[in-house]
Amino acid sequence: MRTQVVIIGGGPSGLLLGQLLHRVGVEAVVLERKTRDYVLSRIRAGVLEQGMASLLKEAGVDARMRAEGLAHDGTLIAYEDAMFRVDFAKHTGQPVIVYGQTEVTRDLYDARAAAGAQTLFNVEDVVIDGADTDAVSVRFVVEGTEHQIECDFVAGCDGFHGVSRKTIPEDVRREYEKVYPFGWLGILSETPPVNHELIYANSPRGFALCSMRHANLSRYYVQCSMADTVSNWSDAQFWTELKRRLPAEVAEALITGPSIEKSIAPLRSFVTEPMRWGRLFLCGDAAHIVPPTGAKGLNTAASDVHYLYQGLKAWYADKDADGLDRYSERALARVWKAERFSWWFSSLMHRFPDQSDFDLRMQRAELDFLRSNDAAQKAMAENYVGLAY
Ligand code: RFL
Ligand code: PHB
Repeated sequence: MRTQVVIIGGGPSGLLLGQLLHRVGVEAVVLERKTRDYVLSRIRAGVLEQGMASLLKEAGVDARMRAEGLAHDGTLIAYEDAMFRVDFAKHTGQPVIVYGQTEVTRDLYDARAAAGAQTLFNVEDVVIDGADTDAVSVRFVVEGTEHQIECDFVAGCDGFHGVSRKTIPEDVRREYEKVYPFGWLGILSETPPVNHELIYANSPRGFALCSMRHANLSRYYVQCSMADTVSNWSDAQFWTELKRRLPAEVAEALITGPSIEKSIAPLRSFVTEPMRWGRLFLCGDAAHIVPPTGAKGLNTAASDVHYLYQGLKAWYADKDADGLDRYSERALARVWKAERFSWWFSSLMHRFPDQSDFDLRMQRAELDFLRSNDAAQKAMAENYVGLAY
């Protein structure tokens, strides 16, 4: 079998790239390790930058996002029982859009099915052969049978635990990593959000976040120990802990209910360089991870997709290789800025086990500065709504 582009991974990066390529007549096969239902059961990102919204439009999959997504013109930051707002509209003229990754992924799967594009599920033992040659192919097993697809290019969109990154030889690859000494315990509940905008809270008991998916679906997180397990946290314990970390007026307004999903996510900053090796291109979580504070993971995956799509489009239209040759450099320039913002916002908002009294005063001084300084708020707003591609 032969195709133009093999996309490894049917998460948001792989599906978005596939849909954009389909619109310009480039054929791609998506290989996904899990089932569609499994991918759609993962509750992850909730906040989309304008750049990502524009890409969804370009891919022709923005109708439901436009109808159901919530435009947010600012966000709230709470500390020491006080709260202030960073106004995105005033500082950047742009909102972010609250629309779940699950819904983005569902829209992309529906569009892929409607286009008759090929997606293979339950794919195991993926091996990329000859990525540094002109004869690249991908081998894999489905239900015990081995298959091989020859192609022009491979897009490694297979997330942090995928095979694509590890295909790049160790003497070519450089990895940069910071693991944070805590996780986020998140719950989804069919309750109205406590506030119409997100609240990021720094409290002596640790970080908390109030987010949402729509008018009757809330997403809340509390910083937890990575030694914790979901079974250690009853719903009642979660709500009690969340309330303790929020300003009193917010805690009083919080409507609680049974959780419909509960999970613990680790926090990590990670970048691999380069993002291209021969005919293999890494996209999204396969190449980099950010801690979720600041909502940059999915959005940074989308900016990679933008650069790779532009490169592939120019190559197939005019045999112009410049976009592909500069893919890694262009993608990484933006990735490192998103890494910096996510690291900064995570450092500002969490309690760290080894924090000294001095460190705590630095955190408070920085929060005081952010609260009172317009330039600091503008810098935050520009990063939060997303830097230009
Ligand atoms: P994904 O979503 O991990 O998809 C990769 C896909 O590849 C498949 N796969 C393979 N397929 C074939 N063969 C193999 N060998 C394979 N190995 C893996 C996997 O099954 C999967 O389907 O990566 P992608 O597409 O790059 O997308 C990245 C985003 O999922 C991620 O960055 C965000 O979810 C991060 N994130 C957030 N990002 C935001 O922009 N805004 C947010 O508000 C936000 N909140 C979050 C988040 C991530 C979280 N967790 C759980 C890590 C909140 C949380 C709690
Ligand atoms: C979410 O709604 O899941 C969410 C929102 C903002 C973040 C992280 C996660 O920074």
